[in-house]
Amino acid sequence: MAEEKEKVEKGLKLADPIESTIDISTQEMIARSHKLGIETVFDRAVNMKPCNIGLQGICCKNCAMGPCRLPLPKGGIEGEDTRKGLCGATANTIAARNFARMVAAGAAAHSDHGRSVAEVFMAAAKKKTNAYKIKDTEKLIAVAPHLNVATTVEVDGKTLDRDTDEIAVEVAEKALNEWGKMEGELLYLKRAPKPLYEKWEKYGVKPRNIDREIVDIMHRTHMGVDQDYKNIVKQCSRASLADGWGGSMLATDLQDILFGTPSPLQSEANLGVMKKDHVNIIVHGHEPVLSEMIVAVAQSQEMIDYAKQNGAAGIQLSGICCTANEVLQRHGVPPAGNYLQQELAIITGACDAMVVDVQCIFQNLANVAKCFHTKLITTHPMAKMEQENVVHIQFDEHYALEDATRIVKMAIENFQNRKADIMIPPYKSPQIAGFGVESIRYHLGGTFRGTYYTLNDNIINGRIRGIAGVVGCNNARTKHNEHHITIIKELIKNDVIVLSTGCSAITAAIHGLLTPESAAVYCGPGLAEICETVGIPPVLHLGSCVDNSRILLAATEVVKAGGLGNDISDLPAAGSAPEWMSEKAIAIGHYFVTSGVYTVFGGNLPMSGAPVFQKYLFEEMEKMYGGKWDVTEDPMEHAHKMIAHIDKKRKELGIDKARERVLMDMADRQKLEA
Ligand code: SF4
Ligand code: MSK
Repeated sequence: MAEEKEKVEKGLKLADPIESTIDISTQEMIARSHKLGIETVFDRAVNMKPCNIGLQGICCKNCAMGPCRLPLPKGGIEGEDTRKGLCGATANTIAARNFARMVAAGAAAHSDHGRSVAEVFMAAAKKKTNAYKIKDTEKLIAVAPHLNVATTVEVDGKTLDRDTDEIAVEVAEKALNEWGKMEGELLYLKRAPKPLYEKWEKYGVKPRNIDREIVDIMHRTHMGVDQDYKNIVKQCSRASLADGWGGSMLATDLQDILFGTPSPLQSEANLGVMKKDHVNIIVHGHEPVLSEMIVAVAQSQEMIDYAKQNGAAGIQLSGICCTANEVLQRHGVPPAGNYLQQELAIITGACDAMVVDVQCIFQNLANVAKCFHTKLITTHPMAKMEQENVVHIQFDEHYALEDATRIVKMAIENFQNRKADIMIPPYKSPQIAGFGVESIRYHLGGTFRGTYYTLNDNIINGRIRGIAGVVGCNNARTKHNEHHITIIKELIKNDVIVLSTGCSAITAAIHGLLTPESAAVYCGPGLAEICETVGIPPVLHLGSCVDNSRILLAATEVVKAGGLGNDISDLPAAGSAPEWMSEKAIAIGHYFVTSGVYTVFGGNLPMSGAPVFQKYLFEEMEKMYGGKWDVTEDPMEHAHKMIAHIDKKRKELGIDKARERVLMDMADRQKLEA
């Protein structure tokens, strides 16, 4: 702690809590961190400015003749763009290669997560582990045909159901094969609307297997390989589709089958979910395989009794980032915060163990944990930390319960070691989370339960103006949570229903937008009416980052239900990542675009230094796939760009008049009421 105090005393600036976040609990915890002399991401963000050349995406360090930097001349480029790296690489090539490497890293992260789940799934299917069992056989049967696995068998001219254990093993084999098969294409591509599949075929971007498309990017962006930005983008499309319609979608499906398909449940969100008199265990990262076991163990009577023997009133489990979303959507475990709150959860002084797996984990957690009694436990062979105070307990699916028990016991035994004052900000919000393709079908099914027709009807008649997918991270370069909330509120005020995942969904929960009651406060009249009638929030929590695949499939269901065109690109829908920071967000953005979605990113996209390449993503891609990229720093403009696109699509579908009539009906009704 003295070390941290010294740093602050050395003249480093401190973040202004009010300027850093719109969330009061975060403001209070930043103030506490200053009082204790502990540096957080908020302070580092005010002390380190981003590199201007990196921001523009035109720094190349792909070989040792560089790094070559190609800043845009002041006043832009007149005439021919003569900027070149030592090898002659143009700004377009450099920016496209940098973009492609982000797609590769993002797709790799999601897809490797999917692979880990598939391996555990295989162990469960073959009954090589006692900890995991196939939980949702209904979903297993639904998914199997998409992997060309038969669910029935012909015996003596009769069609009989196949044994589910047999189906599970074959699903596991077919799924794992998707990462490295030698020929063919990804099997899930055929789940997309036919016109979209045909576009992928026409433009030659159907992924062959998941791993290959990522390796392909790393090869072609090596020094001296692909020097045509359009061809590089083509490979970005292939690799991102291998993520969205491959690795991520398989992760979602296999997790649902293994751990249960989520259905709406009640929970809470924000740092206030931690309890002073309980053992607080926080799970953080992305993969749910271990956290599922931690939930099971922490809820066992044996562990609760053990916690009591150690002086605690019980065990409070909570989460950060997408591991939080995973255990929230299936068990109602509350998120303690989103990405930028991870250090703050430890600074409460009440975190007895933070258990991390992969992705989005600050290395500085170890420095913060050092100031407290918190056990920081890494669990993944791929994600260790160099700091000595970090404990590594490597997770092995064959001994999953034993590993989880060791971790929970360690947290319990650590309860008595608390050394600082505890300060848990007393703020938390109620939320309904855990929607999915299946539950949207049920909840918005109206009179004819179990269909998407009623949702489509309400879009056609204009009560719902359109659908927005608002997803992604927080970013310390943007006021924490502000852009998510400004954009989401503006969308729902304009009758656009929001589907949310990742840290964006946690943010919406923290700010009270995941309750059905919020509809009456924030929504336009059409959306408010729907939410009130069916009892849903105007923002539907669809899970973690890999669960963006649920948004793709929900959009596909809307197309299939009819009346709104033939393809995802025909829908009055748009995508958004207001405060993105992760390479995964770029992979997601690109598979949204390649699936026909107009997608707006907040903050900065590192490509402004290569205007021709940027124009290709922002304008030309739409001619092929119907989706395109966009960026803006202004959250209101961000929301209105999405709404304008939704209105453009309504007009193209000829349903813009319907909405005008609905609004007239409303006004008329109000007049009558007056
Ligand atoms: Fe420079 Fe070309 Fe090497 Fe990149 S690949 S660092 S542009 S010489
Ligand atoms: S956790 S990728 S900060 S959403 Fe999925 Fe949040 Fe972004 Fe990580």
